[in-house]
Amino acid sequence: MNHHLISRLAAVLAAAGLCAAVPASAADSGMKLRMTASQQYITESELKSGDVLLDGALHIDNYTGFSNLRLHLVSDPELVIENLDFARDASRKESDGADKQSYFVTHGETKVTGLNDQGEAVNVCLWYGPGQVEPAAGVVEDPDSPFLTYRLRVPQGTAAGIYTADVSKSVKTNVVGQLEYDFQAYLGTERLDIPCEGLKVVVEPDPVRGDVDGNGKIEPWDATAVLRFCALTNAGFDLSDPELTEELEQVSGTPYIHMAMKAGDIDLNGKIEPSDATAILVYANLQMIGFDPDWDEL
Ligand SMILES: [Ca+2]
Ligand SMILES: [Ca+2]
Repeated sequence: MNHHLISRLAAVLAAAGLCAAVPASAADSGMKLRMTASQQYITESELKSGDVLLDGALHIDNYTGFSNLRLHLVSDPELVIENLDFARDASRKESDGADKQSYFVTHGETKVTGLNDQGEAVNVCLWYGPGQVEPAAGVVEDPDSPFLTYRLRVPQGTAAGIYTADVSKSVKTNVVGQLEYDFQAYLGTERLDIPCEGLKVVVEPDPVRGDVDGNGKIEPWDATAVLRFCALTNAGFDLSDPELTEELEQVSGTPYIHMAMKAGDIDLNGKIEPSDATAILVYANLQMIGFDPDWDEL
């Protein structure tokens, strides 16, 4: 997030009475691996009729060189990683006729293993740079291409929740007492510790009108959350901007930010406005004094 956006955001949140610190953007200049999915939020109701399939990719940011890499993708059991492969360019061919790997100009031995001999998902990638005797560092052909691609399957019926996938950094001791690293990267003989950013897929519950934070109760706090959304909108922020995710989680009091915004739109006009907050306050107050209010009659 850029600094201008951060300072504007800090001012708006402070004015809205939300004094949580806005994190400064980390000035990451080093090489990093980053997993992405074509969508981060899906709804529980989308999963009622079938599995949801997302396109995934592993990117290398700020590549500074490695000559070999071994990695292992892992996920919570609710997410299934399938079809692991190198990102490929169908317009160019390897010497064996396969579509060419698109990130590096060339390479030595490479292999991806999606399933093991028993048909279990392992999702391991081995990559060696070019060279006859010692692998040399890979040279980038297409910096905009991911390094690996995969598909993420979210099975039908998966409950609301936050599910993660990541590059494993596990270390195990094998039967002869040696350490085995899930992640290994080298530049020549130098061992590299490359940071890896996993991904999260959020399965959101269906919204309940007026219950913005999804705690099962309609309370004045839910109206406050609506007013905070309004403050951001009035200041010119686009609530669908993924850069605002953390702030929207704080504003709404839930990681299910799209559910929160739908629950806060009381008159169902597609907008979150102060009148929606007023309706929630009236509803909460009527409930408090023993009435059973009806949203459509407020
Ligand atoms: Ca609530
Ligand atoms: Ca509305």
